Amino acid sequence: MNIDKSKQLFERAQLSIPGGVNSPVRAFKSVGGTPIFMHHAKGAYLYDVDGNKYIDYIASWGPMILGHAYEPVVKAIQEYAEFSTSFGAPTELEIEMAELIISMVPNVDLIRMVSSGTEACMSALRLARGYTGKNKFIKFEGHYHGHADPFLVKAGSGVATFNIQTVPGVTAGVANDTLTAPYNNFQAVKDLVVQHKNEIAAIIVEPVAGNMGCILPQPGFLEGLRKICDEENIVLIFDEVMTGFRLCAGGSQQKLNIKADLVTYGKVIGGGMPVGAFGGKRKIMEHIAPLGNVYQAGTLSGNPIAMIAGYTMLKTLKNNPDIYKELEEKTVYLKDGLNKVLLESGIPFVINQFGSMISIHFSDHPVTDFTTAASANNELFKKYFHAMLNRGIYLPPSAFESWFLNNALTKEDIDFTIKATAESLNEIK
Ligand code: HOZ
Repeated sequence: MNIDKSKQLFERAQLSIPGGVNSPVRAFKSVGGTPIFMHHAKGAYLYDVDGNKYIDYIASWGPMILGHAYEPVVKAIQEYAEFSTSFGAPTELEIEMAELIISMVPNVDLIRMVSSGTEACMSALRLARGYTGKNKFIKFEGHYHGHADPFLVKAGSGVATFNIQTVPGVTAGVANDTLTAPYNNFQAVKDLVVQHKNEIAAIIVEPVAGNMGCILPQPGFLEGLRKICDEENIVLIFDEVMTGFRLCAGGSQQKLNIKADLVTYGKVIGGGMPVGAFGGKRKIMEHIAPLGNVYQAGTLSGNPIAMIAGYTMLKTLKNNPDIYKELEEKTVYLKDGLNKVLLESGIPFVINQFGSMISIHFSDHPVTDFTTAASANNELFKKYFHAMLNRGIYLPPSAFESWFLNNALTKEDIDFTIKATAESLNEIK
């Protein structure tokens, strides 16, 4: 595969952009090689600057549920761009968007738009602190809630990919208020709550973890969090940046039948545009300015282009619930095919899958938390990644990320992916 133009662009990019990329995982640093520079994408396929075509299993890290350049979304963006790309003043569209989300998601009475998942999570945490009058919070090892200071402790995604133990610039004062527990270990949460009685404002969790590969909640774990939050006046925040509108219209809350107090969203509600949001129970959300004194603001919040793109995609999802069934069927078909060829290869593996999220860890033991994810054979993952890339399959360039399916994928694409895996495993073992 010729990637000469990508190589040239990467050299050039490093002269003006730190590491040549605007988000670290994209640099391919942990898998090695040259990041592929994209030119355009349509449906399930990415096309790079050298003219190579790839089947996409990232979906822009989640939001491209319907595939790239989905025609109604593109048309809506074009139409609204004529009206202005930003007002910094309210629009009717923001109300339509809020009403749409509230109609789709349980337990959201009020919702505030922001511009990214990072903003959504840091605002939700500030709100939980302002609401409870407490400072500390619990997050889980290997979970990633964006790059705001308090979350960069034992974080997943790029922080895990680059094995960054302590992030310079995050002060000890901030880090001391972040308490961490292993995902799926409810006893560890209980212990922290006892040790820090009346100090914990929030527990934030990726209900289905996607930033250390895909890892499912063990039965009873989320239920335990719900119970302890109720008992101890702790705000339970579901980070649905990856799972929201992807697992089903109502996200993890609906799929797993657990109530969160606050939920956060990112790119998934933007149809590919930069958007985020946080919402939840009225009694908590009323503490946000201008109703309350928990300040939070942004000129780009509710940006009209982002709103119409997201609104168009979410409306399509609402009106076509079968999409979720199709997506899950495709993902299970992929899982079964991968399972078969991996078994034949004799290489130890674990496939975790939930809805349209899936990942492979090359491990001989179940992967249920960060420790088990990190002890998988990530050297083999690197080889697998490149063998797949050479065959035109674009996987996340890190074992610490979930794959995301989009509904434009065909059975032929998935068959091709399974065949490419069989060939790749043969090549690398
Ligand atoms: N941290 C993101 C995935 N969990 C990757 C962001 C990007 O490179 O776009």
